[in-house]
Amino acid sequence: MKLNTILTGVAASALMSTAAFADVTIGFSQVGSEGDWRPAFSKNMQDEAATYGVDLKFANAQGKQEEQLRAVRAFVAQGVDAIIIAPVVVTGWEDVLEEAKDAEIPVFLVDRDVDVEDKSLYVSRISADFNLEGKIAGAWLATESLGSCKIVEMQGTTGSAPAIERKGGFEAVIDQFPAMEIVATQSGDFTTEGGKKVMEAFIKSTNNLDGICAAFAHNDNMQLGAIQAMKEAGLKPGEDVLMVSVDYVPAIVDAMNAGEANASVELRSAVAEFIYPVITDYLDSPTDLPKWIVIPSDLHVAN
Ligand code: GZL
Repeated sequence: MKLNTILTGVAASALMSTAAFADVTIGFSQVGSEGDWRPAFSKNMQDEAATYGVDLKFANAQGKQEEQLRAVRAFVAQGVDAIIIAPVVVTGWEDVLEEAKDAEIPVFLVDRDVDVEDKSLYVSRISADFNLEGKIAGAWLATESLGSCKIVEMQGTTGSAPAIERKGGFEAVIDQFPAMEIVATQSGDFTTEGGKKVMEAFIKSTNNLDGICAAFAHNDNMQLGAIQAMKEAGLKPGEDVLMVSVDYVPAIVDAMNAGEANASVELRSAVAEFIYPVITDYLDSPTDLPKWIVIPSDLHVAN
């Protein structure tokens, strides 16, 4: 089943243009290199930059916000033409965004989000709809479990937009079913090791997942770690417990084909084709853009 999403913002594809070939320098402050999805996203952005005439200055923060703030300040000092930020968490961005604005350097958010009062601090956010991803995962599970399911949840990085929004969307759906309940939830920080540790704890606290119908992981890497932990405990992920997560990275496809995972909501990693045209067109002739340009997500389920 391929469930195309109902976009809550302006669909990125609607804004894709035959981008003006630019000759610009853009600073990109990336979260880090956790998991499988993030490196694929980074590679796509780096590989595609020249196609759009972009000289990309790439800074990997290794998951540390202070490194992101340092990188953005360095981009401002260099006088780049634009700055891209994938913000690791939603808080703590006002000051550095003000500094970029004072330097008249436009900032674009990609992937994640910031929680700022003054939305003029950035031009636009180009990303998937994480809340919808959570809703899609919840709707799939409600259907599969006939509305009755005790769930363990592996959350993403605490304070990050995908963790906040995926949880919110998932709960918005399962809360409509009295017999669906998250009975244990903990952050695995979007890593395979983190997911494995959290699932080991759940296995201990629920007497080997006794009565647990499903595991919802905010990303595939944590789900892959959970699969490892469940198999080591003699459990059968994908059979004894329904396994639903987000990203749809190649390794989860392998797990789905092996019958160890059941569903994953795709988060596109090849998104340079959405991001660069928006920025180069804006630099070519600044216009008011929607504050959020949404990249669609699709549900994929194991056959
Ligand atoms: C969501 C992105 C998340 C991915 C994880 O857009 O920020 O971060 O779902 C990654 O795989 O760690």
